[in-house]
Amino acid sequence: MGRTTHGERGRSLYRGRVNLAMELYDKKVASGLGGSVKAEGLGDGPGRGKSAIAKLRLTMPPTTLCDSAFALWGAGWAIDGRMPVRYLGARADDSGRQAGPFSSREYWMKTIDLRSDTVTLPSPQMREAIYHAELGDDVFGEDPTVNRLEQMAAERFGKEAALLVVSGTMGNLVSILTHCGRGDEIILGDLCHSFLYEAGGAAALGGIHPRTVPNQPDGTLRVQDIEAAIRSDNVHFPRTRLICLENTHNRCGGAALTPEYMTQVGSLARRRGLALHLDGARIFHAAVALGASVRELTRDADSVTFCLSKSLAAPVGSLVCGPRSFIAEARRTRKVLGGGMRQAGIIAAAGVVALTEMVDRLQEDHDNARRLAVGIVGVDGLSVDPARVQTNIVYFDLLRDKPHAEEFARQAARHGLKILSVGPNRLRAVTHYGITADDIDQALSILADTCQAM
Ligand code: TLP
Repeated sequence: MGRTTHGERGRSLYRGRVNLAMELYDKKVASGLGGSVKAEGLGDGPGRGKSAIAKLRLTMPPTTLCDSAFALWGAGWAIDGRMPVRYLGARADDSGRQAGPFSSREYWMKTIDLRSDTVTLPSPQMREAIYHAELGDDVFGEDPTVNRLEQMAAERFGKEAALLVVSGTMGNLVSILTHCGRGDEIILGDLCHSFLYEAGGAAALGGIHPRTVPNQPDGTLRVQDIEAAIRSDNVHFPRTRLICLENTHNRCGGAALTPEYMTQVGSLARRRGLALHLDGARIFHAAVALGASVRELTRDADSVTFCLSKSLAAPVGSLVCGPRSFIAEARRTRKVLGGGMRQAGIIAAAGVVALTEMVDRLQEDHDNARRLAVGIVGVDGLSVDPARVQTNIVYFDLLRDKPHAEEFARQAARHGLKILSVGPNRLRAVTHYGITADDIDQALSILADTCQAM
């Protein structure tokens, strides 16, 4: 019997009552320990399409649970999420007949991972596409799958050309290094990803000077702030070359910047002879939230990076889109950074599936994020503003005097929910492919229990 990974749920062939005797036995054990057992019926099992499991959940006061941990373990129980769970299973042989129970060690444990939408695993269609990908040497421009993906991306974004890079970080860096020379200055938000989380790459590798202006809570930079930060021609000053925006804005709660705002900043950039780069790691989320096309959202940007590996669920890859001459130069910059890849069609194949099949499902992630935020409002000890949740990112706060977020995240993880601590009392949860409304409900009850326990 093989082990399974998340997202690889097999279809059960065997549908029937499993191990009634064992279930009754477990009920007896539980009541002997002062608790009760609820059977949750059959679910998909870990046996690659040939198995079924019944799930028993045990409810007991936490103290009793702790005292009874050994007894439970001895009786074959495991902890799934926050609940003691015992999976009673049956394997089916090829004819679908029951072939015997699972051993008690073959249980399947699910952790709800909301740390980021980067944790998604590729869809079955992606794995299939990777397997069948036509390949060539992309540094010679001969990988047909990469060429196809780059062409698709350029068309979708209404730009002349596109370039596949390994990550969003590399996409932003390649773009900034291609727009700017040493000693040039870029204007960017003080909460943007390129400034906070890209290891100062533009400064470290390109000698490029960052000039931050305050990000507003809606992810924008005030146009007058940008204008005031543009340098005049003076021998003392660095030369302003580039304005960078981010859509959706990660640290501003996944806020979506509108096409109208993009046009305002684009006009300013053109008027002052500057370029505009957009970090559109989650641009498709913005498009879905606003009911706009990615073309509309990026037409004012000279270059845009977007990621295949966030909620679009591809395992690796981002694209930079822009004018043909810019992308030709960006290709050279990518090579300088060691980012020229050979049979990169392996990556691009999943990217093609991401673009064709994964965009339309993003509304589900937004709905789940909203469900989470609305649920958090009802959790004692937590605070959130659901009105600020426009896409798939939820920031919320612990109502504590002393810093607690790291410990809270640790405790929640022990109960089966992974979230990120991003400040003394601030946490982040991100919804994505593979997370269901039921998972959100389970996450909410783990959050409530963790609050109560701390
Ligand atoms: N963001 C990651 C972490 O680095 C914080 C996350 O979990 O959200 N731009 C934006 C707006 C991003 O959020 C990220 C990733 C990137 C760029 C970088 O993408 P990668 O991780 O592919 O280099």
